Amino acid sequence: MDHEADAYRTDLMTITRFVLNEQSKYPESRGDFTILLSNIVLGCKFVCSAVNKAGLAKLIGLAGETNIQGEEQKKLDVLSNDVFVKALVSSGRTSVLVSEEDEEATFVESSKRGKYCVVFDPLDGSSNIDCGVSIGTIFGIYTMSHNDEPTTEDVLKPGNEMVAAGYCMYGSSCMLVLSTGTGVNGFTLDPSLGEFILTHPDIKIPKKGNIYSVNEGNAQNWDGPTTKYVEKCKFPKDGSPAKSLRYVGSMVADVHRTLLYGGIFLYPADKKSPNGKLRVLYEVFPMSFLMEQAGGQAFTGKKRALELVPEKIHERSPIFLGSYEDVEEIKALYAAED
Ligand code: FDP
Repeated sequence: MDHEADAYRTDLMTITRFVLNEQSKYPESRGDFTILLSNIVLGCKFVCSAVNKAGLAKLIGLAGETNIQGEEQKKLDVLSNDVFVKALVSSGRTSVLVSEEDEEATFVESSKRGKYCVVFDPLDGSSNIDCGVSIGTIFGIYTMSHNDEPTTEDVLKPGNEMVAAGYCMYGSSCMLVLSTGTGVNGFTLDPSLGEFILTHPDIKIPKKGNIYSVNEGNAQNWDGPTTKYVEKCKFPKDGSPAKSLRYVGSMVADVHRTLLYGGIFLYPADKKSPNGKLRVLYEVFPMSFLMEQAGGQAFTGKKRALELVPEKIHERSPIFLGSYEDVEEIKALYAAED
């Protein structure tokens, strides 16, 4: 990279300009997606700013606490959810919203309805909030296929029907990674401009990686294929070097590293959680969509993750995602069990 040239770059590809360029390839497009995305971007900027000052503003801690002015404190994830729901409803481009924070789906009132359905986790990795470790927002977007009253059926669709997916990571820098189905692009927030700038065009995950990422504390409850796979990562018998273990415990951070460096992220089923922990609609699907778009794979232990058909909005699924060849190995171990 030419750092000197970079320091003086004047042709800044903002996320809005990027999406408008994409949109211009479809003459029939009326800009609805651009408007929806700019509301998602607004939510991400708000959460980024709230996360950055959480300690100062006393946003950390439990919802329901009262600050010294006697005002009720909102926990960061509750606050983030409020911001996203309001931004998405007011975009006028959504009909159904499913948030990790809300037990029921939100159906947008008819005067504000639009053609998109958004599934999202406003602040994923909540156990990392209070210690300042990277956390993120994850989202997936479907289109409505009819003009009748919206129902949960409009989002209970396989992940390969999503039209876009992405995440925003609130880490050492704030990065938004997006796919609209034609590859994956990463944008970094320039805090002085308040704009996400294209910094990682056309992200491709390495074909094979040397990192595995899993909560090994659950190992005693894993099934045979997962146990064998992790054993193979640590004690390879084919002369290849052992893989390194990295686990932040924030899906966005662990998936982001996997996307850029290669390797595999696993949240398998175990005896205590036969369906794993991660939620299909707003964790498994968006991340699987991004992985496939970057040339990787995502597998549930039974099938391609994006082919799952969820029956409930908060359904969970085991997930193995990452570099193509690493996921092939775990697929082979599950196939050998059958
Ligand atoms: P968290 O519980 O901190 O909100 O589904 C949420 C999630 O974090 C993911 O972000 C993360 O990958 C996973 O759970 C971590 O789970 P474990 O603590 O069981 O490893």
